[in-house]
Amino acid sequence: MKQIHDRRGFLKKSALAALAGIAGVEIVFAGNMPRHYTPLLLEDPLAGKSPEMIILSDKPWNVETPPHLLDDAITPVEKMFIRNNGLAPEASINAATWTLTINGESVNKPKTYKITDLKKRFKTYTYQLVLECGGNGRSGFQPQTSGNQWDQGAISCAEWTGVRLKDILADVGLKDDAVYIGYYGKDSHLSRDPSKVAISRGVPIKKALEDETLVAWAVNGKDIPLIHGFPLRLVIGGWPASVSGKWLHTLAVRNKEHDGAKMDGHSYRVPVVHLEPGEKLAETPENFRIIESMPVRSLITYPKTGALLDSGKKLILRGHAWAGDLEVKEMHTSIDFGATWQACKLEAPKNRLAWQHWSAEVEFPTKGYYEVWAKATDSKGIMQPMLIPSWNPGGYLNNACHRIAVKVV
Ligand SMILES: Nc1nc2c(c(=O)[nH]1)N[C@H]1C(S)=C(S)[C@@H](COP(=O)(O)O)O[C@H]1N2
Ligand SMILES: [Mo]
Repeated sequence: MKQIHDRRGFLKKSALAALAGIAGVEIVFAGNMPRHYTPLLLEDPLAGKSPEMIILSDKPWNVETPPHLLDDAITPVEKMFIRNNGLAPEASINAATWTLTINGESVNKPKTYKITDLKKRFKTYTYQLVLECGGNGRSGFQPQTSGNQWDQGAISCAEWTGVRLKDILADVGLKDDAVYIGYYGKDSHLSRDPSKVAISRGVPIKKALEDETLVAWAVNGKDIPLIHGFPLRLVIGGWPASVSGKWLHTLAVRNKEHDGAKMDGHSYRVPVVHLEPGEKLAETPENFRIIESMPVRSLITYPKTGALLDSGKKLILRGHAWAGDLEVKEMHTSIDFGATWQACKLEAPKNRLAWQHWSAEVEFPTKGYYEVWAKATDSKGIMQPMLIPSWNPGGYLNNACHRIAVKVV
């Protein structure tokens, strides 16, 4: 909030107007508010979250989930990571008057729907979908890149309910030249400058028209919590979660690659050539490609790293694995630093683009310190790397094997 206060800590006039918008009405004595004071009305985004969540930053809110908290088959809301690029719309949102407008060069005529219209006019679907931040695992890269230093927990797989985007787009009517979609959400830029957009991303029309691409109003059977996009969000599984726009009010159907905020530079892009760690590359569209399907990855969600095991007992291991648009074909664990690998039991996903549960029982030869490494293989035979993959300036796509420490005593 620093930039909206003057040197004595009082709110600047321009910021006052923005804050008034947030509360829905004018904050009468806003000028008296102490520096960094947050009005009570502004909802606490951590309310209802597990106390074990790890806060990376609070302006904007970026909160990750430690792997052992992700043990549930379906991620409960209190264990869903939070990734905001700007400031959530903190005002009391009225879902009854919320609208979604579909516009852009490639619609025949823009059309606006209320949430009740969406519910009435289109069939409702529920899918369990992996939302993983493109920067999940970023803290593993050396040299450190800019961006949130996520460990392994910028991932969730909850059940989302809404209507298929393809049904809405069919109702609107698209022109033949439609190639991309771009979302717009009601959050504000960190500067609170209303002319700036925090993030506005999208996907090629082919991904937008998949059955599992939802415009959702519920998660795990309840309203979406404010911090996760209430009352309406786009949910697109398997791709960087940055394409799943929260607080969705407008969706543009574009006749070119969407050019919204964070579609350019190295945002959610990786270099097309190999870079040495720390090496610079001009941020031109030719040098960087947009991240699409996320790479294969897995987590050990039970036990927690540091587990103690009585000698002679078998260790039960559990976790999940996922592979972007693909399925996970095999899952293996190793207790000898990758020298040998044992196959795990691997379940089918609940639906396309959901994660898959795996489990294993392992025996340890003697007392002592061990590490359990877990490695998933996708349906094309591509495995997770054991070491950190190619360094890139945005610190994206580190899908190196998850490992936990176990002491047999
Ligand atoms: N409007 C809007 N949508 C957004 C974002 C945002 O900042 N604003 N962050 C994106 C990013 S980068 C991620 S990883 C996911 C995080 O979703 P979650 O906070 O519900 O876990 O939301 C995406 N959708
Ligand atoms: Mo993200």
